[in-house]
Amino acid sequence: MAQELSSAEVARYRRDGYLFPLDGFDGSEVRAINAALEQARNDARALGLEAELPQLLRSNVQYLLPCVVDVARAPPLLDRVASILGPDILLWSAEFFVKGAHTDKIVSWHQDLTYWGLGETDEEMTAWLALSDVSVESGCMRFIPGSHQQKILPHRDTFAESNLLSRGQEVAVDVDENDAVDVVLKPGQVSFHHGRIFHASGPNRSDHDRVGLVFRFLTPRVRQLVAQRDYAMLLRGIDATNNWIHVAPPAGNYEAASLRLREQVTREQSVALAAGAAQPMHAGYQAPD
Ligand SMILES: O=C(O)CCC(=O)C(=O)O
Repeated sequence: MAQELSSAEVARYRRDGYLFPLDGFDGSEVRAINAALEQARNDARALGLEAELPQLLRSNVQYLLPCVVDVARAPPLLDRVASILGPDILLWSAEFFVKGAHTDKIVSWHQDLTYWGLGETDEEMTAWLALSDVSVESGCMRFIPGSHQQKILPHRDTFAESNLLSRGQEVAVDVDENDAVDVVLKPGQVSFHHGRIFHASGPNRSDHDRVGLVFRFLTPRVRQLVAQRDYAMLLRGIDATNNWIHVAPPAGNYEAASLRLREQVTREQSVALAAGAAQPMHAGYQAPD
C-alpha cells in the first residue's frame, strides 16, 4: 500500500521547510538495516578499506552499498518523497552523519544548497533517517521554521576541526536560536528538510553514537550549474531531461568498478563544493555536504 503524505503534511512541509517525525521503519527493520551496515563494515575490513571507511560512508555511499539503495527505495521513504517532489525521483547522494558518543563534533548553521552547484531549487529535499536514538543530548539537528523561504544567503568558511561540514561553512547572518526547533527522532523515524532551510546540530553528550543515514533526492529538472556534469540514480519514474548521467545501483558491497566511479563522481562534484573557498577543504573531505 502506498504511504503518501497527507495534503496537510505536504502543506506543512511547504510552509515550514521541514516535516518530522515520520514513522519510517519499525524496530525489526532498523535492526536489519544496522545488521547490513555491520556486514558492510566487516566487508570493508576484509578488503583493507577500514582506514578509508569514514570518508567512504560520508558521501555518495549509494555507489558502494546496495543496502543503502534498498532503504532509499523503500515505500515508507520514497512514497513520501514523491508526495513532495512528484513521480520522477533521482538519488543524488546518500551520506552517513555519525557523531560518536561524547564528541564535540557539531554542524554550524547553514543552507544545504550553498555549495552543491544545484542553484536555488525547490526540487531537492533531504530525508534524514535516524539509526540510533536522536535527542537534544546526542546532538539532533535544529531547524529554523520558514527560513527556506529565503534565497541562498552568503556563507563564511570557518574550517573548524570540530565541524562535520567540509568547509565548516556557516550562514553569515545572525540566527535567532530561540526560533529553532529540535529534530528529536527515535530509531527508524525520518525527518524531511528543504535545501534552503537554516539548520545546525550540537555536540553529542550522550553515551551512544548518534547515527543518521541521509538521502538527497532531486527531480530530473534540477541541473548542475557549476561542475561540468553530474550523476544521479533514477529511483522512480522517468528522466526526460539530459541533465544527469544515470548510475545503476551496485550489485554488491564495494565493487572495484563502483569504488572507481564513486571516486570520479566525488572528484567532479568537489568542483562545485570548493568553488570560491579560500583554503583547501578538510583533509579527506568528500563532496557533497
Ligand atoms: O546530521 C547532522 O547533524 C547535520 C545533517 C545536515 O546538515 C544535513 O543532513 O543536511
